[in-house]
Amino acid sequence: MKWETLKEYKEILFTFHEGIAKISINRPQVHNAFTPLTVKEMIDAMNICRDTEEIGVVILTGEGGKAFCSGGDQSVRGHGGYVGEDTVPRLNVLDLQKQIRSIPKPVVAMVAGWAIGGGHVLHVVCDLSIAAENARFGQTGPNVGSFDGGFGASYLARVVGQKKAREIWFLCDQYNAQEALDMGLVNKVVPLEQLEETTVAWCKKILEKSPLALRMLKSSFNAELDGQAGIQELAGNATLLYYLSDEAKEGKNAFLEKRKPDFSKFPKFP
Ligand code: 1HA
Repeated sequence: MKWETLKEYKEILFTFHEGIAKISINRPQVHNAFTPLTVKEMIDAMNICRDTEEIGVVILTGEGGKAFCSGGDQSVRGHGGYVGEDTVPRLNVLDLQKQIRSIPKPVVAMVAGWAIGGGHVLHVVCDLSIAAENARFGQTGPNVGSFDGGFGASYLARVVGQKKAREIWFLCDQYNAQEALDMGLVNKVVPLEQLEETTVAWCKKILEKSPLALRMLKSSFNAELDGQAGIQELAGNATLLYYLSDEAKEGKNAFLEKRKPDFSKFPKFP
């Protein structure tokens, strides 16, 4: 597969192939643990994915075949967060999680090797997860002095159920790909050498579908769980659709033409 570089970064790779963008953490020496800079770069790439019309689906992954992501880089964990060059302690992965959920395009986690800690939460918040047979999943927070009580707990519980989610966090065990499939944590398991071609095949299938229908569905799934923020997303899409209508355009045109709007010609559906 030929991936074309979209933008150069220090800690991630950002590439494109036939409607699919791939954001890949490029720190295999630490199992793709993230620093504030890694996350900042992922947020920037994700913004580009949102704004670029040619991109219909986003793949999130890690380089090297041994890890998707091992969570926050513990060597830069400081007093109150993870510390980058600007010396400010940050938990900016929480912003990235929200962005993965709110980008109006499907995001697919392509997981080889470790998806652990904050790295596990990243795959959990993706719309779909495809795992290689060597994938290993788990949370480590209570072992290393951390926890993610946001999507990492509540959304995980929606995905695998309350009992299983509590087991995952309270015991900090690691689960293989088949166990993850059995508990509904991933959508499919394939041999490592077929991981990318399978993920791309799923993405291509998605790309054949109506982008507006996918957008509405994603925000509908979110709305049920995300409270007012979820309703805002779904309602924003309703506004987008309304703006496309002649009825809404009549309101804007009347204002600009300094006349009374005439909405009488528009149907009042039962
Ligand atoms: O919980 C949060 C947050 C919650 C709320 C808000 C924001 C949050 C942000 C982040 C997080 C977290 O991510 S907390 C959880 C952090 N991650 C972990 O606790 C996982 C740490 N890693 C491991 O447990 C293991 O490395 C492993 C089970 C994934 C793999 O074990 P393995 O195969 O034995 O490899 P290992 O030798 O441990 O790792 C290879 C190299 O990668 C080691 O470096 P080396 O000795 O070769 O110099 C290892 O230190 C490094 N490494 C792995 N994971 C991390 C790491 N270095 C820094 N940070 C890591 N997370």
